[in-house]
Amino acid sequence: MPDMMPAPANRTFDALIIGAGFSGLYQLLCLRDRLGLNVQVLEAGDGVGGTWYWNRYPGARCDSESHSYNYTFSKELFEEWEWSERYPEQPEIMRYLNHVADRFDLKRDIRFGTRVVGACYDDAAKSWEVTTEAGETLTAQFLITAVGCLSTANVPAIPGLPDFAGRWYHTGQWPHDGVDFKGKRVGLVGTGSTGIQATPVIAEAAAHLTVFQRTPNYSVPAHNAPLTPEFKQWVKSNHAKLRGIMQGTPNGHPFVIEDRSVWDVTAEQRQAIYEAAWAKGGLQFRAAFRDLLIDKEANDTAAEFLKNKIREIVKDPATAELLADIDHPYAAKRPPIDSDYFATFNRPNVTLVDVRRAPIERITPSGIRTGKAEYPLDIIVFATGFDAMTGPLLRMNIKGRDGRALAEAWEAGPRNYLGLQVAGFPNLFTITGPGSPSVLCNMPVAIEQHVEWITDCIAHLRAEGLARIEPTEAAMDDWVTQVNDAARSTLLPQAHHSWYLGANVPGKPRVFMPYAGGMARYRSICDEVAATGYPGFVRSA
Ligand code: NA7
Repeated sequence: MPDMMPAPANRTFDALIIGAGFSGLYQLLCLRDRLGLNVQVLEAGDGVGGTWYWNRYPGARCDSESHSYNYTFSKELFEEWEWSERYPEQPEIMRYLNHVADRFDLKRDIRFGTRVVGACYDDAAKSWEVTTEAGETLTAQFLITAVGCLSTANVPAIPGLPDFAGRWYHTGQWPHDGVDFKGKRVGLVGTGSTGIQATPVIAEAAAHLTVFQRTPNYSVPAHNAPLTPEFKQWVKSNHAKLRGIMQGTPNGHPFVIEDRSVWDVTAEQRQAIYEAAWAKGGLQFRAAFRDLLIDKEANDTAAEFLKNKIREIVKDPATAELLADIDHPYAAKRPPIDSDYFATFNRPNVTLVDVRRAPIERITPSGIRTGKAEYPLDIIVFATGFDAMTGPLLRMNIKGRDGRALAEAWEAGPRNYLGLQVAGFPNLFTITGPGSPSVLCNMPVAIEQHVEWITDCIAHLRAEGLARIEPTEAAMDDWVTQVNDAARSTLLPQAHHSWYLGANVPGKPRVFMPYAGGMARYRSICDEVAATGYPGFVRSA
């Protein structure tokens, strides 16, 4: 009977957004509430949160300071939310994003549990056809990816993993009900930001923890602590000031990089400056001098200071040397911050294993075998990172005009204009895509800029009666050159094993992916493009 049939679900939208993390939520708000578009968000998880929905590993916490790890577009939202600690822990970030989603009534336009497995541009219809894992097809004029940069887990293809008799987990796909380490022999592979956060927490809970280290890493203490009522009040009273600082600095954080060179001060003064920066803790350490990321010898002074700290903290000299045997400039890889990471190696139940000199050969039913020994384990934790930046986009099987796959267009590495759009893929926008500052910036700052630029662009098209926008090949070529030049003017490409370069994923093209010219400069380039009639883009009716 017709009146008993469910109403047909709407399948045609002005815009589809993929992902309900920081980016997707704000993009939905902008397109729906500011432009009045008919929008739907497709989200694979069963809740909002994006990266933070999946990364529930022990110790998961943001390295950006909490008062900067939020949206700033709404003064009211900014003032009403209170973070509890200097760095927000994963559950608190989830509470924040749920608060935002509820406050702006966003969830009614999000389809949870909906994974996108294909997106194809229909040139005749001038629309995107998006396919979900359940086999549903949805169409929209605009397709916006809000899939994050670190959402495709990289589980290394180590032989024997399927035969492991214990349990194994990747930190980026952590079980929602947690993992019980009590009485277990745990192996942790990976010493990036994640492994460095998880190590002390797992060591507390497990019978024994073996950390398998391939590339030693610097780390600066986070000095996490509860926020005082005075600080919370100061934050609330300084929305405009903080927003101004974050939008004006190269990396989107709420601190300013000191305008002094390492060589402007004496060795004693430098030591005192590094000591003060160490005592303050966090990512601010990088801001002690303006030339740490552009002058290798300047960087060496910070590197030596940090290596000496490791030697001071870690009591066993051989373990200290293994941890301090770092082969890249400080902060050329993403610099971790920690809570007692190095001190954890003084615990009797923690062992460090060097898998650079004696690599992991195989996972056996009972543990991990390296070139030197076998380590019996009950649980293996892979803190082995992500197929970063391009991975989340390429796995969605996006096809542009004439069925050309994004994977083919990016075979030799990502090519786009402003990190936002790709020629041959009209009306596809990639929030914090490769070629934009993204991971080199405090993410909410990068996200707000991208979302607002995309919103203005779509508003402009509609005001002008235009239906389509895509960049020219020439504009992409020029932008790729600018991205490469920006990277080359820093020490960042010198960390040859960094995920910024795609080096952590076998077979991935080695291309420096994020734009290293700084967020403030990037913002002014994007603003200029919009203000001067979108040069480098083709707009059509
Ligand atoms: P990262 O920074 O990519 O770190 C992954 C770690 O895992 C790193 O130490 C890798 O060593 C190690 N790794 C990867 N594969 C292997 C194999 N096969 N064997 C041994 N060790 C391996 O990921 P994170 O999750 O820590 O951090 C990602 C970002 O999240 C972080 O930068 C912040 O922005 C937030 P390698 O260095 O490749 O030798």
